[in-house]
Amino acid sequence: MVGYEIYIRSFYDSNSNGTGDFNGIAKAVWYLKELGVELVWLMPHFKSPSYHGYDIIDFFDTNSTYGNIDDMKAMIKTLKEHGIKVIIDLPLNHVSSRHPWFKEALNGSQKYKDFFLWGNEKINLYEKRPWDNEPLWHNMKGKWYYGVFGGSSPDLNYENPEVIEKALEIVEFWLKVGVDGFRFDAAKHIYDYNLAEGRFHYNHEKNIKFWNLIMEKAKNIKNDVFAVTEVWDNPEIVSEYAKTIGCSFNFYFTEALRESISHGTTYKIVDCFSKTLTNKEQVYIQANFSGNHDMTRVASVIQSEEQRKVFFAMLLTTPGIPFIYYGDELGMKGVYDPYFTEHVLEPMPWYASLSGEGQTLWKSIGFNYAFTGVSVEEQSQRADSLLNTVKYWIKFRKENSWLTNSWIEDIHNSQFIIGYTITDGKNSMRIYHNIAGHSEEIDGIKLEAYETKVL
Ligand code: ACG
Repeated sequence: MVGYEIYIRSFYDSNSNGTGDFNGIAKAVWYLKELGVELVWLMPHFKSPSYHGYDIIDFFDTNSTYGNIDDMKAMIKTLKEHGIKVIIDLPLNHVSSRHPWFKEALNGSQKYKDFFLWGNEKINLYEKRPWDNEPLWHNMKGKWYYGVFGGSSPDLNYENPEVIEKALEIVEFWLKVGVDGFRFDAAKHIYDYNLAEGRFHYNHEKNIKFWNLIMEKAKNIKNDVFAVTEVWDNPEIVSEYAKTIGCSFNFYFTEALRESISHGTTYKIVDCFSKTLTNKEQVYIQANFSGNHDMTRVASVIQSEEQRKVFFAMLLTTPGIPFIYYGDELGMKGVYDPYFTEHVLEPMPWYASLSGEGQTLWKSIGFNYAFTGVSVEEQSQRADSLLNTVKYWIKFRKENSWLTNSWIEDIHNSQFIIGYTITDGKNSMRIYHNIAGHSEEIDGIKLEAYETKVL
C-alpha cells in the first residue's frame, strides 16, 4: 500500500473558484488510481481561520471552502469505490485562539479556563521552544497562556478529563462520518510542559498512555482503523509511539536519503536502514516518506530528475507504507519557510500552461511556474519522466504487497551503491541502487548511472 498526502486547497478545484475542494478530490480519483495510491492523508479539513488549517475553530465541522460534511462523505465513498482509504489529519494538541472554548476562557468561564494552561509566578514565561527559540507563552488581554505552536494556537490542557473526553468524541465523530483513520499531529506534544516544575518537558510515557486511550476508542468503533503518528524526533523515541499506534512516520529515512543522494555517498542511508528498517519483530509499520508540508520539497533538495528517480526507487522498495507528498511525484519545487509555509503548499500543476479543468490557483505560483513544465500533463507525455518512474515502482510494490510487513537484511554498500535483501521471512528479493552519475560495481553486479536492480 502507498499513501499520498493532499493539501486540499491546492489539489483539484471542482467549481472553478481557484480553490481545491472535496468534490475536486473525487473528480481527480482517476489520477490517484493511475498513480496507484491506496491511502489518502488529507491535511486538516476542519473549520479554521488559517490557510494551513492546523488551528481549529470547530472540530465537528469542515472548512466550508472545501465543502460540507455531505460533500466529504461523497468524496470518501468515491475513493472507497476505487479502493482508496481516507485518513484525516488530527491536531488534538491545540485549538485556534478564535475557538469558542478559548474565547469563553478569556471571558472568565471557569469550565473553559480549565481547558487551557495558564502562566503563574512560578513559571518562566520567557522560556523558549527548544528547537527554534520561539516563545512558549503568550499574552492576550493581560493573561498568559501556553501555546507551543504560537499565540494563535493555545494548547489544550489534557490534565483535565473533560478535554480527554472531547478528544475521544472527536475521534468517534469522524470515524462515524466514514474516515478510515488518522494522522495524529504533534503526537509528542500532548504532555510537553511540566506545570509543577514550570518548564518544557516531553512526558513520552503520558503521551503514549493518551494515544493508547485514543486507539482503544478508535478500534472500538472501527476495528481496522489505520493511524499514523507524527513524532519528529530520533528513531528510538519515534518507535515507542509507533508501538502503540501501529505506524509512524520515519523522519530519519527522509533526512538520510536526501542527504546521501544529494551528497553522493550512501553512508547515511546505511545508518538509517540499519537503525530503522531491520527490525524483524514487526510490531509496527514504518511510514517512509518523500517529504511533507513541514519541509523543503525533495525536488528543491535533490536537483536532478535522475537522482530523484533513484530516491523514489528506494522509497518504494523499502519496508512499510511509503507516503508521497502531493506533487513530489512530478518534481514540484518549494523551499520551506517556517513563517510562510505556503511555499511548499503550491497548487498542484495539472497542465503545463497551468490552466484547465480542475487547476487550483488560490495563490500565485512562485516555485513551480508554468515554464518549468513540471505538471501532470508534461510528465504523463514523457515515457521516462519522474511520474512514470514513480508509477512503475508503485505497481511493482502492489505486485509485491508483502513488502508492507517486511524488513531489511544483509546490507552491502560502497560509496555509491547500497544493496540489501528485503524479506518477510517467506518472500525475499535482493535490491541494489546506484546513487552515482556513472556506472559502478558491487558484489560482481554492474549498475549503470542511477540504476536500481531487483534480483
Ligand atoms: C506538525 C504539523 C505542522 C503543524 C503542527 C502544529 C504540527 O505537521 O504543520 O504546524 O499543528 C515540530 C513538532 C511537529 C510539527 C513541526 C512543525 N509538525 O514536533 O509536530 O514542529 C525538531 C524538533 C521537532 C520539530 C522540528 C521542526 O524536535 O519537534 O517539529 O524540529 O523543525 C532530527 C531530529 C528532530 C528535529 C529534526 C529537525 O530529525 O531528530 O528532533 O526536529 O532533526 O531539526 C502548523 C503550521 C504552523 C502553525 C501551527 C499552529 O505549519 O505554522 O504555527 O500549525
